[in-house]
Amino acid sequence: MTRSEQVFAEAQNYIPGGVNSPVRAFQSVGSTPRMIARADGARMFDIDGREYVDFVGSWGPMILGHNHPAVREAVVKAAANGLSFGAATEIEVEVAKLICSMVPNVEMIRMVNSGTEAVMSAIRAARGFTKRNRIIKFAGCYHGHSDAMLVKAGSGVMTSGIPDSAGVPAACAADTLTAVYNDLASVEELFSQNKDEVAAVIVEPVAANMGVVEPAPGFLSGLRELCDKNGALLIFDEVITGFRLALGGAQEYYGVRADLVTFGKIIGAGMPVGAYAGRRDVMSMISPKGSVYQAGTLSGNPVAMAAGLTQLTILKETPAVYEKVNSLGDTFRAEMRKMAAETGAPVTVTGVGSLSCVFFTPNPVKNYTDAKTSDTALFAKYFLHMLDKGFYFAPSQFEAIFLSAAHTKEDLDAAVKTAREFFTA
Ligand code: KE4
Repeated sequence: MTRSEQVFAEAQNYIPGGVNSPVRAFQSVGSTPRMIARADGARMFDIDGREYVDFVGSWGPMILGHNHPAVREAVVKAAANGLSFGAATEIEVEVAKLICSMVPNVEMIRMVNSGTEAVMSAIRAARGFTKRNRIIKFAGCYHGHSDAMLVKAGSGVMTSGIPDSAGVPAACAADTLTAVYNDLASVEELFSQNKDEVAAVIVEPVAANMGVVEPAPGFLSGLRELCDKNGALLIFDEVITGFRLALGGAQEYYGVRADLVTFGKIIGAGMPVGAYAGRRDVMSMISPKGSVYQAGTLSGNPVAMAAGLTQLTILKETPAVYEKVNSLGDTFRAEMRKMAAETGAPVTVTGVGSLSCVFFTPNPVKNYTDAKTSDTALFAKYFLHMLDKGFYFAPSQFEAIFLSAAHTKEDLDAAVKTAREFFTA
């Protein structure tokens, strides 16, 4: 037994499923997690001394690579002043000003501690501002684990959502409606069935939780038009795309304005940080200024703010990071598509910028129904082959491949070569 296996076996006694977040358990790939000891640049090292090229990057925060020296030094320096005060600090204002200067249409921002909290709060703000209750989301998009987001589409005629998790009351799900990603007609239908009741549409501008599915041309701008026509707010959930697709995230990359934007991951550089942000008139609804309550003991934590401020400042001052990570993404997708064409591998490679996905289906993937045609058993075999050869991808077909400024062309070539070995074995 490896040490990872021993520790994971013990973990089962104390932590549900042995992990503090389900995807880490490696259940969908039929294996057990490698316990990670440390990470540096594009590399992670497990407690058995195994080295991996990391293509997860903690699910998005590590756009500069793990353990960036400037980020680490900022955290150590801030920690020396104390870990948390529960009081207003100057650095929170610096981070807020910086993000408002970097992201289009963001006039005000509130820090929270996770992407889930950011989305939950943005939805409450949208409901408070519009005085409407219903929310439209998309099948296959993930927005954290708040009750209103753990919802799936009701049966055909029913438009109300039904719980997608035990413990979510039907009443909490009823106001969440589910549309089809890249299908504006499905959104239009929900708006017409719920006239003047929809507070907001929430969307991952690039879907990255069903694998990676790009918005079809006109999809995001179509959502903007439908929201304007129906008096609803448009919420871009940029927990993954924010500060990754471009400095200004998907709003900049696609040129579509959102009313509210949620952030996580990159803005904390790996520390627990989330945020929701957007129009001043909407954000002014938030307590203590307005009537929408939202709070958090560790929101704007000074050590986490030091990490985020450092990483975001580096990104703002070195736009070459985006040229690098987006070009690495283009190269990875081109090389994997070439390998698939030459080997007949039954895969479809998708992605945009530094986000990619290898779907184990030969068919195009435009939405969640398409994504679910993937052969997850074959994916699991591929995943374990890559892992055993030292390449750490997300342990699920329905996740993303995250590249960073620390990855090299040689890393990508080695990964594609190893993938080729799998498909020609
Ligand atoms: P957190 O609460 O996990 O910080 O963020 C929730 C969230 C919200 N919105 C989007 C678009 C997200 O991708 C996420 C979280 N992403 C997953 C990765 N697919 C986090 C990994 C995990 O659950 O352990």
